[in-house]
Amino acid sequence: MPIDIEKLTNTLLEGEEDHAWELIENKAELMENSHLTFEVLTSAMQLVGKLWEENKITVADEHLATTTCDYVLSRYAYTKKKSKQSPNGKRALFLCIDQEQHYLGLKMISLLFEEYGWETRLLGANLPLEYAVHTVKKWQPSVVGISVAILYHAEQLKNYVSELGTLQSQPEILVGGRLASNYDLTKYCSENTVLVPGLKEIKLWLEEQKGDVSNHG
Ligand code: B12
Repeated sequence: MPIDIEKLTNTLLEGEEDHAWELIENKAELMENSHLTFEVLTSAMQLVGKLWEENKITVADEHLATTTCDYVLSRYAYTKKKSKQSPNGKRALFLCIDQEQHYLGLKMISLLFEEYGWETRLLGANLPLEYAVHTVKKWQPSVVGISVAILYHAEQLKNYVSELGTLQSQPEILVGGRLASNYDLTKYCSENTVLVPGLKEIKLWLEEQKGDVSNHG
């Protein structure tokens, strides 16, 4: 039986961490497939957004749902640690652009990369461009994943993509987040940017990288 999204959403809104976790843990299919787990948690958070729009919940409820969801993600990652693929020697850095607070999706993507054997660094919400540049120069990731959810942040995205694109190490830039799922962000990106609408696409991309021997090392 598929998971009841409404029930899951309620546990997040009530801050019932253990109960929310049990709903996931009791579904073998979810414990075996991270992208399915991330999909159901995404749907639950989208429902939180709908309830907020309809004035049925408060901003405090929304914050509690976020911290509870974050807990479930961390516990999921911890539980699945042993089933990670062996290290592939590649690094990926994840960040949200300046003023962007929506980091849950970014965390999911970072965990997915880890599962595929990547070494990751999750810089989370609201990272000013100068620090993004500094960290990329220092840590030399081959991929930088950027998340953007709010429409008025799109102009900022342009600066991140162009500045990171001039770096000598030439990291591949992946752009995702709610905006990338709902709008065509091509005009804010460069030719080399990969726009990723959602989980299915990033899973496909990760699978493709596994087969691409030229990218190893
Ligand atoms: C929780 C939440 C918050 C939390 C954020 C908590 C956090 N730390 O993440 C808080 C309360 C802080 C918040 C604040 C605000 N929010 Co808010 N928020 C939400 C809500 C309910 C859920 C977001 C979420 O976690 N979704 C689940 C995640 C997993 O989905 P996702 O981000 O899309 O990620 C998926 C993919 O996009 C992809 N992905 C994500 N990142 C990346 C990166 C890469 C590299 C790749 C490959 C893929 C990828 O992976 C995920 C897998 O499914 C949404 C509703 C919604 N429909 O999304 C509103 C929503 C996004 N918020 C909105 C708004 C307006 C705001 C505020 C302006 C509200 C305010 N008045 O204060 C502020 C702005 C804060 C800011 N400056 O960023 C609007 C945006 C509308 C718009 N036109 O842009 C929404 C849509 C609500 C609404 N219905 O109006 N919010």
